[in-house]
Amino acid sequence: MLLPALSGAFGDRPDAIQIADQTASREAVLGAATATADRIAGLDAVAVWATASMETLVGVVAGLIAGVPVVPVPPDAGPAERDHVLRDSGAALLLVAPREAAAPALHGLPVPVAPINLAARSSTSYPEPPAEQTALILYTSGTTGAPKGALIPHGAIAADLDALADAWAWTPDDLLVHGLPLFHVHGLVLGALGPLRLGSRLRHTGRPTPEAYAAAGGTLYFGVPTVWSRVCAVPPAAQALSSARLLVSGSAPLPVPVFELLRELTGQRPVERYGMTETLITISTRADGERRPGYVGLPLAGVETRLVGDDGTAVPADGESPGELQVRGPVLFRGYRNAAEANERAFTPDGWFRTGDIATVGPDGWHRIVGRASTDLIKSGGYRIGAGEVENALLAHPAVREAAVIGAPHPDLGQQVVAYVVAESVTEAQLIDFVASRIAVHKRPRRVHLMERLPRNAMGKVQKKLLPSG
Ligand code: MLC
Ligand code: AMP
Repeated sequence: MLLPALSGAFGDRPDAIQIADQTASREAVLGAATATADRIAGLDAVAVWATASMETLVGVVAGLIAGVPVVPVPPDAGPAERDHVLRDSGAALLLVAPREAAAPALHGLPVPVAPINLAARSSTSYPEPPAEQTALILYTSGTTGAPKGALIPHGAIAADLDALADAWAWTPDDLLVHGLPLFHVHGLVLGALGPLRLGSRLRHTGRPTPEAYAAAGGTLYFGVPTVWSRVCAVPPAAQALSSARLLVSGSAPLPVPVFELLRELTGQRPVERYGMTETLITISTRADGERRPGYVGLPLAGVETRLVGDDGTAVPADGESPGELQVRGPVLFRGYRNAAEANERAFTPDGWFRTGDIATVGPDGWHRIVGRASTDLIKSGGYRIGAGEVENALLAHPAVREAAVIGAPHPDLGQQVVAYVVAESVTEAQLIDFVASRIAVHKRPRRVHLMERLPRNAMGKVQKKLLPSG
């Protein structure tokens, strides 16, 4: 069973699940989700408008119960990205919270909208979907083109959460606190399905603010590095986390100074873990082990890793030689939807997934992520953003003739999206708003430089290294 906590395996309480200002028992979540499952059973896929709400959790669980693949749609996605996700996924219906149903963002959709009723109850009994069946279709950016739908099977979610329970000693006694978006692996798979599999309570803070984290009184906290950096900027909030059992960082590299500040302010060395949409979490430091700043630790139980050089040969585990990190194990996705070529490239002939991340591994097996093979995948605030996707959004503006996008180092976001544009009669602010209104708001450039021309090589390809920094 994927979510045994919902069936009472770890007891229940009226406030077992809190999301923003909504509270529910596990039994209530199960009853409402089963009633929703009754409405969607048999569909090819169901989309969920993934706001930080109890309805999102109920919609996702409904799909898992009914064996219908769930497509979380980022609620800040503009029409271009939203329509792509809805069409490409084959979703037959979009589930939304009733208070969202009339929102302008939901007008003119390619699929019908259905409100989720939290008060509905059903006790229909559904067979457990097979482990290899797709549970989630998570849309994620590549270096070029529109986001691709990663097919995440039921079995991968179960295997990953169990391995994390082992690594982090995550038990029903925990109160998990975070405020991460419910449409990516971090906030959704770990942060929402985790408590329903492992039996801990959940307090989702709506937004991941330092003050909300401090007030929540949790034992286990999740955050992306930007969140931890912001927590450290409010020392009383950080100090309030001293009594927590475990602070976990992931989705982007945790800067060593933030690790050190967290340690000073909370007395805790954070656990850092590494993962991807396509692989879920694969490497982590442990609750019962050492935690070294700058290192993501050891492969989780059941996960194998290897480093491969540019020439395809094995890179030695000497702690210094960098190679592409490849992973294998029961936590992997089944491929991208509608993307035969991308699937071909994603896996080696012997079945290892190419992460595109560059790592070193020490003789002690400790992994360190040192960079990415492609500079066209940007991580900003923990969000993965493809440079090509933002360039295409800019090029859709009638005034834009050429566009190049990079991720520039940024103290708060890790990287920030910066665009270089050749355009007439348009301002920086107009272009930022244009991108924010087409694709997800969090993918908008934070800065746009208007240029007379872009630096290109003899082949006409933009030389991103020659763009002025910042
Ligand atoms: C700003 N806003 C605009 C706008 N500019 N809206 C329209 N047009 C514009 N031009 C609005 C936004 O909609 C938002 O509104 C508000 O301003 C602030 O937005 P922001 O500036 O983008 O927020 P920011 O402070 O940068 O957010 C930081 C953050 C966020 C850390 C909270 O980046 C975040 O939640 N990151 C988590 C990403 C994550 O979970 N990644 C996991 C991927 S899985 P409003 O209404 O929203 O306030 C993965 C695998 C693994 O990586 O290993 O885990
Ligand atoms: P996403 O598809 O949003 O799941 O992003 C996955 C990417 O996030 C990985 O390929 C890494 O580049 C990055 N990432 C996740 N966790 C870490 C970490 N702890 N350290 C460095 N990079 C990370």
